[in-house]
Amino acid sequence: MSERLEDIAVAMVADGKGILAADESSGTIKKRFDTIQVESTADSRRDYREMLFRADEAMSKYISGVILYDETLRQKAVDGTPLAELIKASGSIPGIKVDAGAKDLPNFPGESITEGLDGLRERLAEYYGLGARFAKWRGVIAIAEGVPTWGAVKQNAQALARYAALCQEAGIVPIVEPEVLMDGAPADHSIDRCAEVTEWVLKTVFDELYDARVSLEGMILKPNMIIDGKNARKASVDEVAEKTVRVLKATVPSAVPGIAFLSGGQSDEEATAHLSAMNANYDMPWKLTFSYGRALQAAALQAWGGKSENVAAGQRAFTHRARMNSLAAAGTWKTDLEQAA
Ligand code: 5MM
Repeated sequence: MSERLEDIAVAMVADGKGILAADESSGTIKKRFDTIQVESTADSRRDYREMLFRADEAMSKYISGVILYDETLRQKAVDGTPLAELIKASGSIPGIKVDAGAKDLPNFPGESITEGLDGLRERLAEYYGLGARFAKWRGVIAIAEGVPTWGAVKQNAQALARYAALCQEAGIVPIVEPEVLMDGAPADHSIDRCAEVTEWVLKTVFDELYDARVSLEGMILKPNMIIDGKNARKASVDEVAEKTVRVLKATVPSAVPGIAFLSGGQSDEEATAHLSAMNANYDMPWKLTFSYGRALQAAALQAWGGKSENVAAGQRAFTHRARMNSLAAAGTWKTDLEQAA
């Protein structure tokens, strides 16, 4: 495969394909495993992820790249094959989460800053050697009364821009993920407040990317959709699609090859329906696809339940969601396909 940033970015949003976010940090994967009463150990995490990466149909037809956590990039499958090699063998690209998580931002109560810039140049060089060709950094923006503030938005955008510049220097495509939360506290904000905040955040992020001389052709944006807070009324699929496309058109330059959404706590089917409605009804200058964590994995995790005899069932559940989202990336998903399955 070509090693040019632009070519990697285009491959990450190839027709009918999207990204599997499997980069849960140790704390997050423990929470997920708690829901199926499975102890989170290096081996159980390896078994779970090996199950996903060996789901041949999903990986070869619907998944362009997989975001890994540091531990996973270094892990080997039971037969000794590095997990990153399994991903490559399926025709998909290994990627790596390089941020060190969101921490409290001093002087800004209720807001966070994502850490991990120190030593990033050296870590990126190592990750490149381990096979990663793209990376991910997530800035987290909450909505509450008086929040977000300009100070927090600006500092998170600056960190995303410096991360992106360092990635490109290392030959790695940055996924730039500024997530405006739908499920922070109190999560009762309206869809229009989400639109207003997301527009502000994305505009600030692209200003900072420009100032940091980041090549827009060699990056992927991973935003939230424009959606009501988790505890507010639920807008229709068409309204989410219309408002999301409007905000993206107002803020994302057409030089960016692709936008791959996070699911952010939407149900599996909501995340699929929203993506499909956008692709079915709007002309856009960039590819629009998925980079889902929970919305691709939740059903597979339940079907697996930590038992080796359930690996095939887990893979079927994952393949089904990957196929539904592949159809959504083409704008051809229909709700009756879910029922048929
Ligand atoms: C897989 O979850 C990632 C976050 O992990 P940590 O919180 O443990 O660092 C997350 O960044 C994810 O990649 C995106 O938010 C998309 O995941 P969802 O579940 O929102 O689609």
